[in-house]
Amino acid sequence: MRTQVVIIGGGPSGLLLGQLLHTQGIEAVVLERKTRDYVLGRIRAGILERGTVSLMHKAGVGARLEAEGFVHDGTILSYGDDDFTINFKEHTGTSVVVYGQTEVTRDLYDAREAAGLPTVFNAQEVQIHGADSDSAHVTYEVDGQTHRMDCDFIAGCDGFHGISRQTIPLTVRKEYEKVYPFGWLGILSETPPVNDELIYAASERGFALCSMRNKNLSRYYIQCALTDTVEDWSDAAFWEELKRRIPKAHADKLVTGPSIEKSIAPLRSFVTEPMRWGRLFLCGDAAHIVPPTGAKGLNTAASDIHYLFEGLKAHYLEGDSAALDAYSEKALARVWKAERFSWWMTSLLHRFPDMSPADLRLQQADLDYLFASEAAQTSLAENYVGLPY
Ligand code: RFL
Ligand code: PHB
Repeated sequence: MRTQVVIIGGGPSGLLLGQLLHTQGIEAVVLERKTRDYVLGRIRAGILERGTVSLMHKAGVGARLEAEGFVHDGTILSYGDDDFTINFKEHTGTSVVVYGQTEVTRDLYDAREAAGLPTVFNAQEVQIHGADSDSAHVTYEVDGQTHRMDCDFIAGCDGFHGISRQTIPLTVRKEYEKVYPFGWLGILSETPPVNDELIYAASERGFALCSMRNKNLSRYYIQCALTDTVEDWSDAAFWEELKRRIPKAHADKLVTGPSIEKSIAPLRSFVTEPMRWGRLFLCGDAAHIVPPTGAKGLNTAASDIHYLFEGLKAHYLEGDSAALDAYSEKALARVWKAERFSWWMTSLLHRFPDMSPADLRLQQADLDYLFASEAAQTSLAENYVGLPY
């Protein structure tokens, strides 16, 4: 079999690329290791930058997002009982949209199926061959049978644990990594959100985040030790700890209930360079990971897809490969800025186990500066709503 672009991974990156290519009549096949339900069951990001929203519209899947997403013009940052609103709209003229990754993925799968576009689920043993040659192809197994797909290009959208990045030889690939000494314990509960806007809470007991999916679905996180397991945290213990980390005025209003999902995510900053090797292009988590504090994971995946889509479009429709050749450089320039912002937000709001009294004072001064300076708030706001593509 032959197609123009093989997309490895049917997460948000791969699906968004597939849909955008379809609008231009460019053929693509998505190879996904798991089932559709498994992919849709993963609770992850919740905040979409304006650019991500625009891409969803461009891909023809913006209708439900427009109707059901919640536009947020700002966010609250707190320290102990003090809280402060950063107004995105006032500082940047734009906002973000609260719409879960699960919904993004569902809309993309629905559109893909409605258009009859090919997706291979349960694709095992996916391997990339000849990415640095003119005979690129991908092999994979379904039900024990090996298949081969020849193609012009391969989009490696298979997440952090995928095979695409590993295909690039170590002589070419350079990886940058920073692992943080804590994780985030997250729960989803069918309770009304404690506040209309998100609350990013720093406290002496560690970080907490109050987020949401809709009017009766809340997403909360607390910083936890890397050695903690989900079993260590009963729902009651989680709520108790959350209340101690957010301002009292909010804690008093918090509606608690049973968790319907509970998981722990370690925090890391990771970038691989380059993001292109021959006919293989890495996108999203396959190429980079950010700590979730700045809500940038899904949004950097989307900006990669923007650059790759524009490159493929110019190549196929105009015979011009300049944008494709610039992919790695352009994507990385934006990725590193999102890495910087996520690292800074993480450093600003978390308790690190080895913090000295001087570190604590510096962190406090960073927060005081932010709360007092319009310039600092504008800087946070412009990064949070998303830097231009
Ligand atoms: P994904 O979503 O990981 O999708 C990759 C897809 O590729 C498939 N796959 C393969 N398919 C074929 N062959 C193989 N060998 C394959 N290996 C893997 C996988 O099954 C999967 O379907 O990457 P993508 O599309 O680049 O999307 C990126 C986003 O998912 C990611 O950036 C965010 O979800 C990151 N992230 C969060 N971001 C936020 O902004 N806010 C959050 O709260 C947040 N929470 C999270 C997260 C990521 C997590 N991970 C990766 C463990 C919580 C977790 C737990
Ligand atoms: C979420 O709603 O899951 C969420 C929101 C903001 C973040 C991280 C996660 O920074």
